[in-house]
Amino acid sequence: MKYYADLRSYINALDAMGDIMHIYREVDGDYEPSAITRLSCEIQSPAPLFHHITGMAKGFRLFGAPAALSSCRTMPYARVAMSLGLAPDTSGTQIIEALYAARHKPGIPPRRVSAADAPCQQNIFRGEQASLDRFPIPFAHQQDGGRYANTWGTLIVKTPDGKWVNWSIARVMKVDGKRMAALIVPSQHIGQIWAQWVARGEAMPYALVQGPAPAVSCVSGIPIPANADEADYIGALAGEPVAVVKAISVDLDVPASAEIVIEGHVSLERDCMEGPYGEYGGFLGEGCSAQPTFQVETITHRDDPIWPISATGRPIEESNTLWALGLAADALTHLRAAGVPVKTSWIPEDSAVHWLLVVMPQDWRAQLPGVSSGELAQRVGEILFSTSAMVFIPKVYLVDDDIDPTNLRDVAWVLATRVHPTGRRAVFDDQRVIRLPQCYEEEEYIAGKGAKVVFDTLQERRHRHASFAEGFPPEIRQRVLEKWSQDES
Ligand SMILES: Cc1cc2nc3c(=O)[nH]c(=O)nc-3n(C[C@H](O)[C@H](O)[C@H](O)COP(=O)(O)O)c2cc1C
Ligand SMILES: [Mn+2]
Repeated sequence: MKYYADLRSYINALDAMGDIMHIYREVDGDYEPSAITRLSCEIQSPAPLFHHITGMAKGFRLFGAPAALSSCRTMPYARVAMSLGLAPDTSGTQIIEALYAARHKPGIPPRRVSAADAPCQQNIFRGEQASLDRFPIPFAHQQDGGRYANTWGTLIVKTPDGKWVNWSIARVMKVDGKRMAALIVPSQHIGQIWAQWVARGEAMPYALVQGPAPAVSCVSGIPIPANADEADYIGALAGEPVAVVKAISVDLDVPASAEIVIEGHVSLERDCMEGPYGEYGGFLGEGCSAQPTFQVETITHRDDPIWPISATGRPIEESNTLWALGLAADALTHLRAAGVPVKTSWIPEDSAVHWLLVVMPQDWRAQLPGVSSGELAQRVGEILFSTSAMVFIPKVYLVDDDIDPTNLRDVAWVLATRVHPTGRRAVFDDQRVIRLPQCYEEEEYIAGKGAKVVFDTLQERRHRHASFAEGFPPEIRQRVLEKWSQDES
Protein backbone atom coordinates (compact mmCIF):
# COMPACT_ATOMS: atom_id res chain seq x y z
CA MET A 1 0.00 0.00 0.00
CA LYS A 2 0.95 3.59 -0.33
CA TYR A 3 3.13 5.16 2.33
CA TYR A 4 2.64 8.93 2.61
CA ALA A 5 6.02 10.58 3.08
CA ASP A 6 4.56 13.92 4.12
CA LEU A 7 1.39 15.32 5.65
CA ARG A 8 0.32 17.05 2.42
CA SER A 9 0.21 13.94 0.26
CA TYR A 10 -1.86 12.27 3.00
CA ILE A 11 -4.29 15.21 3.16
CA ASN A 12 -4.61 15.09 -0.65
CA ALA A 13 -5.42 11.38 -0.49
CA LEU A 14 -8.10 12.00 2.16
CA ASP A 15 -9.45 14.84 0.03
CA ALA A 16 -9.77 12.52 -2.96
CA MET A 17 -11.89 10.19 -0.78
CA GLY A 18 -14.14 13.06 0.31
CA ASP A 19 -12.76 12.93 3.85
CA ILE A 20 -11.57 16.57 4.08
CA MET A 21 -13.82 19.52 4.97
CA HIS A 22 -12.19 22.68 3.60
CA ILE A 23 -13.03 25.70 5.72
CA TYR A 24 -12.19 28.82 3.72
CA ARG A 25 -14.18 31.29 5.81
CA GLU A 26 -12.31 33.17 8.51
CA VAL A 27 -12.42 31.31 11.85
CA ASP A 28 -11.79 32.81 15.28
CA GLY A 29 -8.35 31.52 16.29
CA ASP A 30 -9.12 31.18 20.00
CA TYR A 31 -11.65 28.37 20.11
CA GLU A 32 -13.35 27.85 16.78
CA PRO A 33 -10.85 25.42 15.20
CA SER A 34 -10.98 23.19 18.29
CA ALA A 35 -14.77 23.37 18.52
CA ILE A 36 -15.15 22.45 14.84
CA THR A 37 -12.64 19.61 15.19
CA ARG A 38 -14.44 18.31 18.28
CA LEU A 39 -17.84 18.33 16.60
CA SER A 40 -16.31 16.70 13.56
CA CYS A 41 -15.07 13.83 15.78
CA GLU A 42 -18.42 13.49 17.50
CA ILE A 43 -20.44 13.29 14.27
CA GLN A 44 -17.65 11.49 12.35
CA SER A 45 -17.52 14.04 9.54
CA PRO A 46 -14.58 14.77 7.18
CA ALA A 47 -11.42 16.16 8.81
CA PRO A 48 -11.43 19.97 8.89
CA LEU A 49 -8.68 21.92 7.10
CA PHE A 50 -8.72 25.58 8.17
CA HIS A 51 -7.42 27.95 5.49
CA HIS A 52 -8.06 31.31 7.14
CA ILE A 53 -7.50 31.90 10.86
CA THR A 54 -8.01 35.35 12.36
CA GLY A 55 -4.80 37.28 12.79
CA MET A 56 -2.60 34.79 10.99
CA ALA A 57 -0.53 35.25 7.86
CA LYS A 58 -2.17 33.94 4.72
CA GLY A 59 -1.09 30.41 3.93
CA PHE A 60 -0.88 29.18 7.54
CA ARG A 61 -3.35 26.35 8.04
CA LEU A 62 -4.65 24.15 10.85
CA PHE A 63 -5.69 20.54 10.27
CA GLY A 64 -8.07 18.84 12.70
CA ALA A 65 -8.73 15.17 13.53
CA PRO A 66 -5.74 13.76 11.60
CA ALA A 67 -6.29 10.16 12.81
CA ALA A 68 -9.83 10.17 14.15
CA LEU A 69 -12.51 7.90 12.70
CA SER A 70 -13.14 8.35 8.98
CA SER A 71 -16.30 9.84 7.57
CA CYS A 72 -16.27 6.87 5.16
CA ARG A 73 -18.40 4.67 7.42
CA THR A 74 -17.51 1.39 5.76
CA MET A 75 -13.85 1.93 6.64
CA PRO A 76 -13.80 3.68 10.00
CA TYR A 77 -10.05 3.24 10.52
CA ALA A 78 -9.07 4.63 7.11
CA ARG A 79 -7.15 7.61 8.54
CA VAL A 80 -5.05 5.49 10.88
CA ALA A 81 -4.54 2.75 8.29
CA MET A 82 -3.50 5.15 5.51
CA SER A 83 -1.21 6.98 7.93
CA LEU A 84 0.57 3.70 8.55
CA GLY A 85 0.79 2.85 4.85
CA LEU A 86 -2.03 0.26 5.00
CA ALA A 87 -5.10 -0.01 2.75
CA PRO A 88 -7.92 2.35 3.82
CA ASP A 89 -10.29 -0.54 4.53
CA THR A 90 -7.90 -2.26 6.95
CA SER A 91 -9.82 -3.15 10.12
CA GLY A 92 -8.74 -2.16 13.62
CA THR A 93 -7.86 -5.77 14.40
CA GLN A 94 -5.71 -5.99 11.27
CA ILE A 95 -3.93 -2.74 12.20
CA ILE A 96 -3.08 -4.26 15.59
CA GLU A 97 -1.61 -7.33 13.83
CA ALA A 98 0.42 -5.04 11.51
CA LEU A 99 1.79 -3.11 14.50
CA TYR A 100 2.59 -6.45 16.17
CA ALA A 101 4.30 -7.82 13.06
CA ALA A 102 6.50 -4.72 12.69
CA ARG A 103 7.77 -5.29 16.24
CA HIS A 104 9.42 -8.46 14.95
CA LYS A 105 10.95 -7.00 11.78
CA PRO A 106 14.48 -5.56 11.72
CA GLY A 107 14.35 -1.77 12.11
CA ILE A 108 15.26 0.47 9.15
CA PRO A 109 17.26 3.47 10.43
CA PRO A 110 16.45 6.96 9.11
CA ARG A 111 18.26 8.43 6.09
CA ARG A 112 19.97 11.82 6.50
CA VAL A 113 19.30 14.32 3.69
CA SER A 114 20.83 17.76 3.09
CA ALA A 115 19.11 20.97 4.19
CA ALA A 116 18.43 21.74 0.52
CA ASP A 117 16.32 18.57 0.36
CA ALA A 118 14.49 19.27 3.61
CA PRO A 119 11.29 21.28 3.08
CA CYS A 120 10.96 21.72 6.85
CA GLN A 121 13.83 24.24 6.69
CA GLN A 122 12.40 26.40 3.88
CA ASN A 123 11.91 29.20 6.45
CA ILE A 124 14.22 29.66 9.43
CA PHE A 125 13.70 31.94 12.44
CA ARG A 126 16.19 32.44 15.23
CA GLY A 127 16.38 34.53 18.39
CA GLU A 128 13.44 36.89 18.96
CA GLN A 129 12.10 36.00 15.51
CA ALA A 130 11.60 32.44 16.70
CA SER A 131 8.29 33.02 18.46
CA LEU A 132 5.27 30.76 18.88
CA ASP A 133 3.14 33.85 18.28
CA ARG A 134 3.75 33.27 14.57
CA PHE A 135 1.36 30.32 14.67
CA PRO A 136 -2.39 30.02 15.02
CA ILE A 137 -2.27 27.93 18.19
CA PRO A 138 -5.84 27.67 19.52
CA PHE A 139 -7.19 26.89 22.98
CA ALA A 140 -8.15 23.21 22.93
CA HIS A 141 -11.06 23.61 25.39
CA GLN A 142 -12.61 26.13 27.71
CA GLN A 143 -11.02 25.87 31.18
CA ASP A 144 -7.58 24.88 29.82
CA GLY A 145 -4.60 26.61 31.43
CA GLY A 146 -3.43 28.00 28.11
CA ARG A 147 -3.23 27.43 24.39
CA TYR A 148 -1.84 23.99 23.61
CA ALA A 149 1.22 24.09 21.40
CA ASN A 150 1.11 20.36 21.08
CA THR A 151 -1.74 17.91 20.73
CA TRP A 152 -0.47 15.76 17.82
CA GLY A 153 3.17 16.74 17.26
CA THR A 154 6.27 14.66 17.99
CA LEU A 155 8.80 15.50 20.71
CA ILE A 156 12.27 14.33 19.75
CA VAL A 157 14.86 13.78 22.48
CA LYS A 158 18.06 11.76 22.76
CA THR A 159 19.90 10.17 25.68
CA PRO A 160 23.12 12.01 26.68
CA ASP A 161 25.17 9.05 25.40
CA GLY A 162 23.45 9.42 22.02
CA LYS A 163 22.39 5.75 21.89
CA TRP A 164 18.60 6.18 22.01
CA VAL A 165 16.53 8.73 20.11
CA ASN A 166 12.90 8.84 21.24
CA TRP A 167 9.97 10.23 19.25
CA SER A 168 6.79 10.64 21.29
CA ILE A 169 3.58 12.63 21.67
CA ALA A 170 2.90 14.47 24.92
CA ARG A 171 0.73 17.50 25.48
CA VAL A 172 2.58 20.83 25.57
CA MET A 173 1.13 24.13 26.78
CA LYS A 174 2.19 27.45 25.28
CA VAL A 175 3.30 29.74 28.12
CA ASP A 176 4.33 32.66 25.90
CA GLY A 177 6.06 33.13 22.55
CA LYS A 178 9.33 31.76 23.87
CA ARG A 179 8.30 29.18 26.47
CA MET A 180 6.24 26.01 26.69
CA ALA A 181 5.52 23.50 29.48
CA ALA A 182 5.11 19.81 28.59
CA LEU A 183 3.42 17.16 30.72
CA ILE A 184 6.38 14.86 31.42
CA VAL A 185 5.19 11.59 32.97
CA PRO A 186 8.31 10.03 34.60
CA SER A 187 7.62 6.50 33.31
CA GLN A 188 7.21 7.64 29.70
CA HIS A 189 10.38 7.49 27.62
CA ILE A 190 10.73 11.26 27.46
CA GLY A 191 10.54 11.29 31.28
CA GLN A 192 13.24 8.61 31.54
CA ILE A 193 15.52 10.48 29.11
CA TRP A 194 14.95 13.88 30.74
CA ALA A 195 15.96 12.29 34.10
CA GLN A 196 19.30 11.29 32.54
CA TRP A 197 19.98 14.91 31.48
CA VAL A 198 18.93 16.22 34.88
CA ALA A 199 21.31 13.76 36.56
CA ARG A 200 24.14 15.24 34.44
CA GLY A 201 23.06 18.79 35.20
CA GLU A 202 22.63 19.63 31.48
CA ALA A 203 19.61 21.10 29.75
CA MET A 204 18.06 18.50 27.41
CA PRO A 205 17.91 19.48 23.73
CA TYR A 206 14.51 18.86 22.13
CA ALA A 207 12.71 19.32 18.84
CA LEU A 208 8.93 19.56 18.64
CA VAL A 209 7.80 18.54 15.18
CA GLN A 210 4.39 19.45 13.77
CA GLY A 211 3.06 17.64 10.72
CA PRO A 212 5.73 15.09 9.81
CA ALA A 213 4.77 12.06 7.65
CA PRO A 214 1.58 10.71 9.25
CA ALA A 215 3.30 7.42 10.17
CA VAL A 216 5.73 9.43 12.31
CA SER A 217 2.84 11.02 14.22
CA CYS A 218 1.10 7.68 14.71
CA VAL A 219 4.16 5.80 15.94
CA SER A 220 5.03 8.71 18.26
CA GLY A 221 1.68 8.12 19.96
CA ILE A 222 2.07 4.40 20.67
CA PRO A 223 4.40 2.36 22.87
CA ILE A 224 7.38 0.46 21.52
CA PRO A 225 10.14 -0.78 23.87
CA ALA A 226 12.53 1.47 25.78
CA ASN A 227 15.90 1.98 24.08
CA ALA A 228 14.30 1.36 20.67
CA ASP A 229 14.18 4.27 18.20
CA GLU A 230 10.71 4.98 16.85
CA ALA A 231 12.39 6.08 13.58
CA ASP A 232 13.71 2.53 12.98
CA TYR A 233 10.31 1.00 13.73
CA ILE A 234 8.60 3.40 11.31
CA GLY A 235 11.16 2.37 8.70
CA ALA A 236 10.19 -1.28 9.30
CA LEU A 237 6.47 -0.46 9.04
CA ALA A 238 6.86 1.68 5.92
CA GLY A 239 9.49 -0.51 4.26
CA GLU A 240 11.63 2.58 3.64
CA PRO A 241 13.74 4.87 5.85
CA VAL A 242 12.34 8.12 7.21
CA ALA A 243 14.19 11.09 5.64
CA VAL A 244 15.69 13.29 8.35
CA VAL A 245 17.77 16.46 8.39
CA LYS A 246 20.11 17.88 11.01
CA ALA A 247 18.31 20.43 13.15
CA ILE A 248 19.56 24.02 13.05
CA SER A 249 20.53 24.66 16.66
CA VAL A 250 20.40 21.35 18.56
CA ASP A 251 22.18 18.04 18.01
CA LEU A 252 19.10 16.15 16.81
CA ASP A 253 17.83 14.94 13.45
CA VAL A 254 14.26 15.90 12.52
CA PRO A 255 11.90 14.53 9.84
CA ALA A 256 12.80 16.44 6.67
CA SER A 257 9.26 16.66 5.30
CA ALA A 258 7.76 18.09 8.52
CA GLU A 259 5.59 21.19 8.36
CA ILE A 260 7.06 22.96 11.41
CA VAL A 261 10.00 22.29 13.75
CA ILE A 262 10.52 24.05 17.08
CA GLU A 263 13.98 23.59 18.63
CA GLY A 264 15.38 24.40 22.05
CA HIS A 265 16.36 23.12 25.48
CA VAL A 266 14.45 21.84 28.51
CA SER A 267 14.99 23.15 32.04
CA LEU A 268 16.49 20.96 34.77
CA GLU A 269 13.56 21.45 37.13
CA ARG A 270 9.81 21.26 37.11
CA ASP A 271 9.68 25.05 37.22
CA CYS A 272 6.62 25.94 35.17
CA MET A 273 2.90 25.35 35.77
CA GLU A 274 1.16 23.22 33.14
CA GLY A 275 -2.58 22.60 32.80
CA PRO A 276 -5.37 22.20 33.39
CA TYR A 277 -6.18 20.37 30.16
CA GLY A 278 -9.29 18.48 29.09
CA GLU A 279 -8.01 14.93 28.67
CA TYR A 280 -8.98 11.74 26.85
CA GLY A 281 -10.84 10.44 29.92
CA GLY A 282 -13.52 12.87 28.82
CA PHE A 283 -13.59 15.67 31.39
CA LEU A 284 -12.51 19.29 31.23
CA GLY A 285 -9.28 19.71 33.17
CA GLU A 286 -9.15 20.92 36.76
CA GLY A 287 -5.69 20.62 38.28
CA CYS A 288 -2.32 21.86 37.13
CA SER A 289 1.18 20.70 38.06
CA ALA A 290 4.77 21.88 37.84
CA GLN A 291 6.52 20.68 34.69
CA PRO A 292 9.80 21.44 32.94
CA THR A 293 10.09 24.54 30.76
CA PHE A 294 10.77 24.10 27.05
CA GLN A 295 12.63 27.19 25.78
CA VAL A 296 11.91 28.08 22.16
CA GLU A 297 15.20 28.90 20.42
CA THR A 298 14.77 28.22 16.70
CA ILE A 299 11.71 27.64 14.53
CA THR A 300 11.74 26.35 10.97
CA HIS A 301 8.78 25.68 8.70
CA ARG A 302 7.70 24.76 5.21
CA ASP A 303 6.13 27.38 3.00
CA ASP A 304 2.44 27.70 3.90
CA PRO A 305 2.75 25.38 6.92
CA ILE A 306 0.00 23.13 8.25
CA TRP A 307 -0.32 22.61 12.01
CA PRO A 308 -2.33 19.51 13.01
CA ILE A 309 -4.55 19.41 16.09
CA SER A 310 -6.29 16.61 17.98
CA ALA A 311 -9.57 17.35 19.78
CA THR A 312 -8.67 15.64 23.05
CA GLY A 313 -11.67 14.65 25.18
CA ARG A 314 -14.60 12.30 25.16
CA PRO A 315 -14.31 9.47 22.66
CA ILE A 316 -13.74 9.23 19.81
CA GLU A 317 -10.54 11.14 18.98
CA GLU A 318 -6.94 10.05 18.30
CA SER A 319 -6.43 8.71 21.84
CA ASN A 320 -9.23 6.21 21.32
CA THR A 321 -8.26 5.30 17.77
CA LEU A 322 -4.51 5.38 17.37
CA TRP A 323 -3.25 5.24 20.96
CA ALA A 324 -5.75 2.52 21.91
CA LEU A 325 -4.66 0.40 18.94
CA GLY A 326 -1.03 0.86 19.95
CA LEU A 327 -1.65 -0.09 23.57
CA ALA A 328 -3.63 -3.15 22.48
CA ALA A 329 -0.80 -4.17 20.12
CA ASP A 330 1.70 -3.74 22.96
CA ALA A 331 -0.41 -5.95 25.27
CA LEU A 332 -0.69 -8.56 22.52
CA THR A 333 3.09 -8.51 22.02
CA HIS A 334 3.81 -9.08 25.72
CA LEU A 335 1.16 -11.81 26.15
CA ARG A 336 2.20 -13.77 23.07
CA ALA A 337 5.89 -13.44 24.02
CA ALA A 338 5.00 -15.02 27.39
CA GLY A 339 3.29 -17.95 25.66
CA VAL A 340 -0.34 -16.93 26.18
CA PRO A 341 -2.20 -17.94 22.98
CA VAL A 342 -4.16 -14.71 22.58
CA LYS A 343 -6.42 -14.43 19.54
CA THR A 344 -6.55 -10.64 19.60
CA SER A 345 -6.75 -7.75 22.03
CA TRP A 346 -8.92 -4.69 21.82
CA ILE A 347 -9.58 -1.42 23.64
CA PRO A 348 -13.17 -0.38 22.84
CA GLU A 349 -13.06 3.19 21.50
CA ASP A 350 -15.87 4.29 23.79
CA SER A 351 -14.08 3.09 26.94
CA ALA A 352 -11.73 6.10 26.77
CA VAL A 353 -8.74 3.75 27.04
CA HIS A 354 -9.95 2.30 30.39
CA TRP A 355 -10.89 -1.24 29.25
CA LEU A 356 -8.61 -3.75 27.58
CA LEU A 357 -10.23 -6.90 26.20
CA VAL A 358 -8.01 -9.94 25.83
CA VAL A 359 -9.73 -12.37 23.49
CA MET A 360 -8.94 -16.08 23.95
CA PRO A 361 -9.43 -18.56 21.10
CA GLN A 362 -12.00 -21.31 21.57
CA ASP A 363 -9.28 -23.94 22.03
CA TRP A 364 -7.16 -22.11 24.58
CA ARG A 365 -7.71 -24.86 27.19
CA ALA A 366 -6.16 -27.40 24.81
CA GLN A 367 -3.22 -25.05 24.24
CA LEU A 368 -2.71 -24.48 27.98
CA PRO A 369 -3.51 -27.89 29.53
CA GLY A 370 -4.18 -27.84 33.26
CA VAL A 371 -4.59 -24.06 33.44
CA SER A 372 -7.91 -22.83 34.86
CA SER A 373 -9.46 -19.58 33.69
CA GLY A 374 -8.78 -18.11 37.15
CA GLU A 375 -5.10 -19.01 36.86
CA LEU A 376 -5.04 -17.54 33.38
CA ALA A 377 -6.52 -14.25 34.67
CA GLN A 378 -3.79 -14.14 37.33
CA ARG A 379 -1.08 -14.82 34.77
CA VAL A 380 -2.40 -12.24 32.29
CA GLY A 381 -2.47 -9.59 35.04
CA GLU A 382 1.08 -10.44 36.14
CA ILE A 383 2.34 -10.13 32.58
CA LEU A 384 0.45 -6.97 31.63
CA PHE A 385 0.69 -4.94 34.82
CA SER A 386 4.46 -5.33 34.89
CA THR A 387 4.70 -3.46 31.56
CA SER A 388 5.05 0.31 31.58
CA ALA A 389 2.34 0.95 28.95
CA MET A 390 -0.36 -0.72 31.04
CA VAL A 391 -0.05 2.00 33.68
CA PHE A 392 -2.84 3.58 31.62
CA ILE A 393 -5.18 0.56 31.78
CA PRO A 394 -7.04 -0.08 35.04
CA LYS A 395 -9.36 -2.88 33.88
CA VAL A 396 -8.70 -5.94 31.75
CA TYR A 397 -11.37 -8.42 30.62
CA LEU A 398 -10.59 -11.96 29.50
CA VAL A 399 -13.26 -12.82 26.95
CA ASP A 400 -14.14 -15.72 24.67
CA ASP A 401 -13.99 -15.33 20.92
CA ASP A 402 -17.71 -15.99 20.39
CA ILE A 403 -18.16 -12.22 20.35
CA ASP A 404 -16.67 -9.47 18.23
CA PRO A 405 -14.67 -7.27 20.63
CA THR A 406 -14.83 -4.37 18.17
CA ASN A 407 -18.64 -4.35 18.31
CA LEU A 408 -19.77 -2.33 21.31
CA ARG A 409 -23.12 -4.15 21.41
CA ASP A 410 -21.30 -7.47 21.82
CA VAL A 411 -19.02 -5.98 24.46
CA ALA A 412 -21.89 -4.58 26.53
CA TRP A 413 -23.67 -7.96 26.35
CA VAL A 414 -20.60 -9.91 27.43
CA LEU A 415 -19.72 -7.58 30.29
CA ALA A 416 -23.32 -7.56 31.49
CA THR A 417 -23.87 -11.30 31.34
CA ARG A 418 -20.45 -12.81 32.10
CA VAL A 419 -18.89 -10.57 34.75
CA HIS A 420 -19.69 -12.06 38.16
CA PRO A 421 -20.83 -9.38 40.65
CA THR A 422 -18.05 -10.13 43.13
CA GLY A 423 -16.09 -13.20 42.08
CA ARG A 424 -14.07 -14.48 39.11
CA ARG A 425 -11.46 -11.77 38.96
CA ALA A 426 -7.77 -11.37 39.76
CA VAL A 427 -7.17 -8.19 41.75
CA PHE A 428 -3.72 -6.61 41.85
CA ASP A 429 -3.35 -4.20 44.77
CA ASP A 430 -0.87 -1.36 45.09
CA GLN A 431 -0.26 -0.92 41.39
CA ARG A 432 1.20 2.35 40.14
CA VAL A 433 -1.55 4.91 39.51
CA ILE A 434 -1.16 8.20 37.64
CA ARG A 435 -3.71 10.93 37.22
CA LEU A 436 -4.72 10.21 33.65
CA PRO A 437 -7.07 7.19 34.16
CA GLN A 438 -10.23 8.55 35.73
CA CYS A 439 -11.61 5.77 37.96
CA TYR A 440 -9.58 6.21 41.17
CA GLU A 441 -10.18 8.10 44.43
CA GLU A 442 -8.23 11.25 45.29
CA GLU A 443 -6.29 9.39 48.06
CA GLU A 444 -5.13 6.86 45.49
CA TYR A 445 -3.86 9.58 43.14
CA ILE A 446 -2.00 11.20 46.04
CA ALA A 447 -0.47 7.86 47.10
CA GLY A 448 0.22 7.00 43.45
CA LYS A 449 -1.12 3.51 44.17
CA GLY A 450 -4.34 1.65 43.54
CA ALA A 451 -5.81 -1.65 42.41
CA LYS A 452 -5.99 -3.09 38.93
CA VAL A 453 -8.13 -6.01 37.88
CA VAL A 454 -8.45 -8.78 35.34
CA PHE A 455 -12.06 -9.96 35.05
CA ASP A 456 -12.45 -13.60 34.05
CA THR A 457 -15.50 -13.88 31.80
CA LEU A 458 -14.35 -17.12 30.13
CA GLN A 459 -17.00 -19.83 29.88
CA GLU A 460 -16.35 -23.47 30.85
CA ARG A 461 -17.98 -24.47 27.56
CA ARG A 462 -19.28 -22.51 24.61
CA HIS A 463 -22.96 -21.60 25.10
CA ARG A 464 -24.91 -21.00 21.93
CA HIS A 465 -26.44 -17.56 21.54
CA ALA A 466 -30.20 -17.06 21.45
CA SER A 467 -29.77 -15.11 18.23
CA PHE A 468 -30.89 -15.40 14.62
CA ALA A 469 -27.45 -16.73 13.68
CA GLU A 470 -27.20 -19.41 16.36
CA GLY A 471 -30.75 -20.12 17.59
CA PHE A 472 -32.33 -21.67 14.46
CA PRO A 473 -31.74 -24.53 12.05
CA PRO A 474 -29.79 -23.41 8.94
CA GLU A 475 -32.63 -24.31 6.53
CA ILE A 476 -35.04 -22.08 8.45
CA ARG A 477 -32.59 -19.19 8.41
CA GLN A 478 -32.01 -19.64 4.73
CA ARG A 479 -35.76 -19.65 3.97
CA VAL A 480 -36.33 -16.58 6.14
CA LEU A 481 -33.61 -14.67 4.32
CA GLU A 482 -34.72 -15.77 0.87
CA LYS A 483 -38.31 -14.69 1.49
CA TRP A 484 -37.42 -11.57 3.44
CA SER A 485 -37.93 -8.96 0.75
CA GLN A 486 -41.19 -10.66 -0.29
CA ASP A 487 -42.44 -10.67 3.33
CA GLU A 488 -41.41 -7.06 3.75
CA SER A 489 -43.38 -5.72 0.80
C1 LIG B 1 -3.19 12.36 20.72
C2 LIG B 1 -2.31 11.79 21.77
C3 LIG B 1 -1.97 12.56 22.87
C4 LIG B 1 -1.16 12.07 23.88
N1 LIG B 1 -0.82 12.86 24.94
C5 LIG B 1 0.01 12.38 25.90
C6 LIG B 1 0.43 13.19 26.99
O1 LIG B 1 0.05 14.35 27.12
N2 LIG B 1 1.26 12.66 27.91
C7 LIG B 1 1.71 11.37 27.82
O2 LIG B 1 2.48 10.94 28.66
N3 LIG B 1 1.33 10.57 26.80
C8 LIG B 1 0.50 11.05 25.84
N4 LIG B 1 0.10 10.24 24.82
C9 LIG B 1 0.52 8.83 24.82
C10 LIG B 1 1.94 8.67 24.40
O3 LIG B 1 2.17 9.30 23.18
C11 LIG B 1 2.26 7.20 24.29
O4 LIG B 1 2.13 6.61 25.58
C12 LIG B 1 3.63 6.91 23.73
O5 LIG B 1 3.87 5.53 23.83
C13 LIG B 1 4.71 7.66 24.45
O6 LIG B 1 5.94 7.45 23.82
P1 LIG B 1 7.07 6.56 24.49
O7 LIG B 1 6.53 5.15 24.44
O8 LIG B 1 8.24 6.76 23.61
O9 LIG B 1 7.25 7.03 25.88
C14 LIG B 1 -0.69 10.74 23.78
C15 LIG B 1 -1.01 9.96 22.68
C16 LIG B 1 -1.81 10.47 21.67
C17 LIG B 1 -2.12 9.62 20.49
MN1 LIG C 1 9.71 5.37 22.94
